[in-house]
Amino acid sequence: MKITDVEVVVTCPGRNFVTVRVSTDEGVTGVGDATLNGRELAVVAYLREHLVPQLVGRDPLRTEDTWQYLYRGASWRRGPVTMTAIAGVDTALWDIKGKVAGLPVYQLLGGRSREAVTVYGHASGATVEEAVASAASYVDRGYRAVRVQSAVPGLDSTYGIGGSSAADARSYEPADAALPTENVWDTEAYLAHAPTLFEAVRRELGPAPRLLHDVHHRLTGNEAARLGKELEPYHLTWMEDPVPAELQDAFRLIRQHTTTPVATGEVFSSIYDCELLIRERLIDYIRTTVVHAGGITHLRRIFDLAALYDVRSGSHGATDLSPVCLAAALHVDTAIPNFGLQEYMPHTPETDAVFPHDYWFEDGLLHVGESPGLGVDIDLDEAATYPYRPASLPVNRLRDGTMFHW
Ligand code: CS2
Ligand code: MG
Repeated sequence: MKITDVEVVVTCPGRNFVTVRVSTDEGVTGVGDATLNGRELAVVAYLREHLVPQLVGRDPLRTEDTWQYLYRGASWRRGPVTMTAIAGVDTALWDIKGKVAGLPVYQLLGGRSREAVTVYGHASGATVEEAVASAASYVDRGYRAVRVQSAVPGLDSTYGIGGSSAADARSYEPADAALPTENVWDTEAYLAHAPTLFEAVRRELGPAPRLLHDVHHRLTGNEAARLGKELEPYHLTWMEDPVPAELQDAFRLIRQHTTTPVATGEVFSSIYDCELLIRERLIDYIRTTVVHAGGITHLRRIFDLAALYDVRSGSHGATDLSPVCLAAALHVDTAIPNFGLQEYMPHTPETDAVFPHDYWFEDGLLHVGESPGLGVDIDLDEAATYPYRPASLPVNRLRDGTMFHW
């Protein structure tokens, strides 16, 4: 069996997505997500200029050798662009492998370890009251876990704050502007506010729902230790990205001061980014993904390492990861022994029309389909109706204008 063509498809049904589509001489095709939010065209160039020429003619079933060839064959390794490009190819090859075997990919990863995948939804509000009502609406819809974010009094904009309706909830998604919009951040205002949010949510929802919060890389180790301690009475499932992920020693400081569980890793692109955090049990959940951590081949290595240290998966799943990534994630989530949670932000109907799939959501759970391969595809005609649109993630400045983490 040979690879005959590798297409890199860019489409923008409300937001940009990059999809790798591999064709073979036996008529079997496979797809992989290669979307890197705000840096999509960098991945497209890496694929089209550097990887595609190396793929045509290769055996698509040689997923391991192809992964090693694309990784070890590059002197300049790792990083989000490289590993997202490799991920798109790897995922497409796993799709082909499943189709050739006549099996859903989870069967090739060890079979079912669970009947369905527990997800968490995104509750948010411009006020604490709105955020509480939003969280309650997710619980009413059957979600067992809810991430809760609210605006910070005195700040015009804060990460993760959408409207109160499900449709609006995506409105906090990166502004669709070629140049970044500028937000203002105030750490002290945030630290004073966050505990009041969870005091109100717990008072309303009681002890049962699993609550999560995304700090979004904005604190120092000491500030994160303080926040973790102040959130302990509310028993969060996780405090996410408490510090910028590159400050790995800060996780030791957090661990010394608080039992609030920690999750990180959505920006990690390889096992080397998280090996220390896992080995020293500095985190409770690792959030690496199929699309940004080198595909299924590499992600399963990360989760296997994590399993040795009782660290569970908690893969990122915002709407800037396409349905192709989500479908692949569900196959991995269904099979691994140390699954924790899967982030789930429903895509828009326009996006779902571009990426038909067989997974489905019901009662707080996502169910992987039984189709051979990944159970997802790209409708090329539909995709062609949505041309690329330049878009950037926002940037953050402190009140005095100092550039800060977004
Ligand atoms: C966030 C993401 O969902 C999350 O946990 O951190 O929305 C993140 O901001 C975007 O995916 C960045 O592209
Ligand atoms: Mg996050």
